Amino acid sequence: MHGLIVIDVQNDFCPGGALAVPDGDAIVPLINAMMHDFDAVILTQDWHPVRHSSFASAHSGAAPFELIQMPYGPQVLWPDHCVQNTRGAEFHPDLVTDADLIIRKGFRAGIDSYSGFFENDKTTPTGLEGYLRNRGIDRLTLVGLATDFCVHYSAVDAARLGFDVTVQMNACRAIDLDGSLQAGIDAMTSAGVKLIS
Ligand code: VGL
Ligand code: ZN
Repeated sequence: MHGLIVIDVQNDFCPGGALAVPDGDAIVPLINAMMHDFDAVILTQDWHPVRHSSFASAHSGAAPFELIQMPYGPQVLWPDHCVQNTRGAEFHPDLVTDADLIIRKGFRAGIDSYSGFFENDKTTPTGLEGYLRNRGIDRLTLVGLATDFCVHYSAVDAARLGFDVTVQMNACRAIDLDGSLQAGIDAMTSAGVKLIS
C-alpha cells in the first residue's frame, strides 16, 4: 500500500505568508493531481501555540533565522508562523483537503516538530508511524513544504523506520537557509530516500 504524505502546504509557507517559501504555492495543482494515484493521502499541518519556543519573538534579543541550543538540541528560530486557528495555519485554499488523515505537529510550546513522525527531540512520536502500519502502508511518497526542513526530516525518519520512501522534488519547494537544501538532499540520500522529479 502506497501513501502520499503532503507536508505543510499552509498559507504561512506560501507567498504572502509569515514564513513564505519562494514559489511555495506553485506545487498545489501538482499535488492535487497526484492524490488520485495513492491508496491513502495524509496531510501534515504545522500547528503552533502563540509564543511557541521555535519563534524568535519568544526569546528576548533573538532574531529570526538564528540558531539556538534548546534542551533537545539545536533549533532555528523562525518568524511567528502557523499559529493555531489563524489564517496562516490553514491549508492553501486551493489544496484538496479531503485526505484520509490530517496530522498536526509542533503543538507543544517547548518543542518544535519538523518531522511528521517525531518531534525535534527525535524520540517523541506523533503517532503517524502507528497509523500507517495499521493501514498496511509500507511505501510513502512525500511532497510539500519545505524541502529542506519538514519534508527532509519526515523523509529521513520514515526511511529509518523502514518505509520505502520517495520524495518527489518537483512537488516540493525549499527555504534554503545557509546551505540547508544541499544538506537536506545529502541527508535524505544517505538515509536511502529516493529523490525523483
Ligand atoms: C517548517 C520551519 C518551521 C516546514 C515548519 O514546514 O518546513 N519549517 N516550521
Ligand atoms: Zn513551524
